[in-house]
Amino acid sequence: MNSKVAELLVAQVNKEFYSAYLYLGISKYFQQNDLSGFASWYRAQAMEEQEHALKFYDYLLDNDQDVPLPAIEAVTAEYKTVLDAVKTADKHEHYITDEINKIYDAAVSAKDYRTQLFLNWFITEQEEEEKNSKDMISKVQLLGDKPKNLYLLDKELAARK
Ligand code: OFO
Repeated sequence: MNSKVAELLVAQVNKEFYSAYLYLGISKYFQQNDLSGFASWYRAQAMEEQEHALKFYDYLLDNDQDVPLPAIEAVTAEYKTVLDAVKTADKHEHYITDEINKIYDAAVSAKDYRTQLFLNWFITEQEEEEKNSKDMISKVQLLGDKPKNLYLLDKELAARK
């Protein structure tokens, strides 16, 4: 595998675990603010991110690449408002999309067709991730942060498996 492509894929393992950590922090914020539906939604998201990290990890190992496992950066669970927390997630998803695109660019430059094929799943996934986080912002903005409205939205979010 081209060394630049491998380096970016290795870095992405850490970024996806960081995503899981970030979402766990958001989940904790909601849990501590009595919004258990929001908390469970973001906790499910944290679990998904770990799966993403492991997809990169397995792909690297399957292609005879080493995967160093450096520290994962600390996250905060301090948010000023519900909107602040959901916007943080949205901003992060756009960052992750950019990072996936950078790996794809490197794979194209290196004529690494296998990695391009592998990344297709993530390109589709990021479209969904951005849509979900945008929808979440819209819902919170539409309903506002009145306790009754947040309670109703919290009940809706609790339904996510
Ligand atoms: Fe792994 O998709 Fe979100 O960050």
